[in-house]
Amino acid sequence: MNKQELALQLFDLGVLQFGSFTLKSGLQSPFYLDFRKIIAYPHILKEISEQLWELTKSLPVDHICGVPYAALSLSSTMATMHDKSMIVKRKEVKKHGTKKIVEGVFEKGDTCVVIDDVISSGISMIETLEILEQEGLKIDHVLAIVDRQQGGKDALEKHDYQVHCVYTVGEILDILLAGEKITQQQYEDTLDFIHENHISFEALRRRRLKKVAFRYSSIERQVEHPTTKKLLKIMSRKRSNLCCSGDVKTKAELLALADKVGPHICMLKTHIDNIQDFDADLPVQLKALAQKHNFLLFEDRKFADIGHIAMQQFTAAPLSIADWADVVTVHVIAGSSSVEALKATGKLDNTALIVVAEMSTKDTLTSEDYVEQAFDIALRQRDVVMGVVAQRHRPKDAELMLFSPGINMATKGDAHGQTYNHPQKAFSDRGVDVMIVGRGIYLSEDPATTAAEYQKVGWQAYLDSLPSRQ
Ligand code: S5P
Repeated sequence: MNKQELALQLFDLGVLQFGSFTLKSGLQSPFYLDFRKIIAYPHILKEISEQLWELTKSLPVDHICGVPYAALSLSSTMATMHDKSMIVKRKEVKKHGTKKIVEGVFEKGDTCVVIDDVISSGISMIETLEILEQEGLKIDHVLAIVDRQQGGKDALEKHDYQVHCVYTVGEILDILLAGEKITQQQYEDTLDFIHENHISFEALRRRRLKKVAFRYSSIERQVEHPTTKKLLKIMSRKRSNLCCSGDVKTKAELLALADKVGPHICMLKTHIDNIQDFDADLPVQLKALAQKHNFLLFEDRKFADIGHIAMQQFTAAPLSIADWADVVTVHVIAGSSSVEALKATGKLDNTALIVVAEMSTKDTLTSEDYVEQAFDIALRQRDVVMGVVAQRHRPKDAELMLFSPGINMATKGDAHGQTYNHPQKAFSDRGVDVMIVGRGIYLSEDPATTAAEYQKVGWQAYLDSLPSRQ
């Protein structure tokens, strides 16, 4: 079957449709391409896969990857017919088992060609490519059945990908007109639509960022503590959901780390009682760095004693946490009186609390019931509580911020019970607002670059998680 015959058959099967359709971008289109249908027609699936293979076969690639769902059948047909390795980028991250984002067998540095059915704005393709590249795959070529000629190809080429398509919409229209499948009017209307509706990739990204702002402002309307508002502003301005946990041992190490990761984080978390050479100058210097790079100081003291003692621990010298920390954690194992006691110090005007509702360790004792009650205390004390630390989804309707430690892109746990998730999973499955990363950053060879990577992956995962969260 040649390209012309194939296009005519695609029309007859309703894969190419004319009418009025709303696209993912919100645009009203006079035509729609529904390639998900082709799985019902094996001979057509084979024909299209062969056309795509013709574009692929001379490319030096190790793997074929189809973008779910429409292109999965195409990539598997091509891989099977031509004995090629296939990989899949998951649409949703698995909740159990391997928790992988990309399935298949590959090495870092392997080359891959990525296939989608249609290229419109290019945004979903570029986001897929970014994720595959973060997994170590090298991608130079991108394939699609149809280029809608609405800007996606240009956007991809600007990002240095070579784009190969079986058809442009213009070519399809020519074939359908010659085959008397569409009228001259439909032909012209569709061409006009294409020319008038270039989808700007940048504009689409801007629109999605506005959604982020909306999400934050919906929390913001309900928050009472000024530090929460400050954090939300920092996050959207810096496009960072990253809190770096600076669990190092000395003052010099902590200050050096803060200066390196500062541009990429919204919060620096400390365990200040672990700093061997702590002196009163450390908070002063940390504050200066927080101002320089615009992040909050988050002291993870995890008060857990009776209120009377927690009050002393919060205010007592030499650490004087209440005088410099923007945020401090508290367990509610002793009940809501812990929060009330901290409030009674009169020091929570500028310092907000985060309730540790659930721990990330594999044998944590924070049971279902405990977590629920801790969420409840946090909610009731919203005037001073910014949010909760937990490993599960935010409580329904509770506009508390959700902080999640136990995040690492390179490993699944440590030798002492810590368990890790990938940022993508935390954001997409649980609606996390801020991810807390310690060793994943400060033990890396280049903490600044690693923090930048976590920032990028985390923010993208957050953007991706938006539709299901609004
Ligand atoms: O459940 C928890 C709560 C917290 S605050 N699990 C945690 O790991 N944390 C903190 O997050 C912990 O105290 C440490 O400072 C950080 C995780 O560090 P990492 O090196 O394992 O990323």
